[in-house]
Amino acid sequence: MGQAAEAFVGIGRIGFEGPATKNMLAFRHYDAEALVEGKPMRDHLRFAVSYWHAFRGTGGDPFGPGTMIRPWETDGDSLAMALRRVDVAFEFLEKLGVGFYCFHDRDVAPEGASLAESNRNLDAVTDRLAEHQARTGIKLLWGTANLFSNRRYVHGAATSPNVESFAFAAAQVKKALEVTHRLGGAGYVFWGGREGYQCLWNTDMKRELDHLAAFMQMAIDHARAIGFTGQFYFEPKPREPMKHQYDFDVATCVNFLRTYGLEKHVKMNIETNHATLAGHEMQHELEYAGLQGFLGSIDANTGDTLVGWDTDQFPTNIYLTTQVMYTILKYGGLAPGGINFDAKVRRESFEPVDLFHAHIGGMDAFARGLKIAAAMRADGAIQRLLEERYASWKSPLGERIEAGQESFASLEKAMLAQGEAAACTSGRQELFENVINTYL
Ligand code: XUL
Ligand code: CO
Repeated sequence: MGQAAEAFVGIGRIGFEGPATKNMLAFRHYDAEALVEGKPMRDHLRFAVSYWHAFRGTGGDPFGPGTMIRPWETDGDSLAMALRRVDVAFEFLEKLGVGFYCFHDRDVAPEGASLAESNRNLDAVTDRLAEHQARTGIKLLWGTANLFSNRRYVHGAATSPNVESFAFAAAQVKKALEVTHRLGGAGYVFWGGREGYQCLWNTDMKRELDHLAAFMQMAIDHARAIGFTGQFYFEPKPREPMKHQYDFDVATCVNFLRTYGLEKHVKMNIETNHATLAGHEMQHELEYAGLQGFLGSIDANTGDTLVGWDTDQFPTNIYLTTQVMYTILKYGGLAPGGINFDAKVRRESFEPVDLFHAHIGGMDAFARGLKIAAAMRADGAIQRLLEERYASWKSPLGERIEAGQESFASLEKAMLAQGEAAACTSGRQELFENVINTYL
């Protein structure tokens, strides 16, 4: 691994300078070593950069081609370029000071003319990734396979009506798992890609769901066979590219996993913009996964309230990051998961330095959300208000119901004797919201 030419010229290691700094290439809130609830910020947040957006994103959209200026991109989709790109990626990761990255197999290495050639390309790039990981200590948060771009996956991969699409996808995931394992990846993600449908008339849904479960079981079996003990994740998304995706939201995914007996092996990787597309707030999805024991990892981004698709914008809203970090702290943290910026700079933000502004902003927004959430927890005002709201359940009647000691008959008897239920108290939503604003 020779000394590569610097790609991000004039940009050094991004440091913590505190809220008062005027330097926009510095952190105001993310201080990796600073302790929050007794743990360094770096270990709470476990930030990762998405290889696909940061290093393969072109800025292309349905109305025009890519706009990104990336001076190092001189060699298209060649293997030589893929290898040099790894050097650029690690320069970026090191300068930014993140501990992790995530990739799809086809982000890092070009697809060849045959599966064998694709695997050889991936092996060559994996060697380079491993060298840089060893040199820098930067780790792979999770790996995954791109089972949606190639034409063979036009009808889906694990849920394709074409059995050989399924078989090819299996071979691809086998290899992606082996590469993830080789790189010491902490996890492996299944995102549905084209696993869903456009038209129910031409779709055998039961069969497709059975196939998806069988596919995941084969992945789990192969992981065991090669000694990969990382966490598997299922990433919910309701639509796009398909009209209806089988991994619609957390509740749908949990039900799928339990139906097929996969729940011991797979947790959720929850993405903000996917939650909002499903008609949920991110906090709802996190809460539901947390209470079910499925909170795994998050894909940090945001949508746009005025745009109804997956815009994958960088998160900058402190209210959102506070909600996210409050719920994550409540459920004991994310590790071995982390916060992966599945986010892309806007088509109009085409200079390399914009990659830094985007990630710095996202990291600072999450660091600030973490500090605010920890302050809320230390103070306990929200928790006290919540307990007050449910105080009636601390009565002998409430305790007996929660202990399973009452029945419809016994409750009818009590209410007949009383004639009417005690009056409800105010929900105080505005008070709760005002209290939260006192921390922001
Ligand atoms: C697509 C998406 C994917 C997954 C990984 O919307 O979020 O990038 O995170 O395949
Ligand atoms: Co994602």
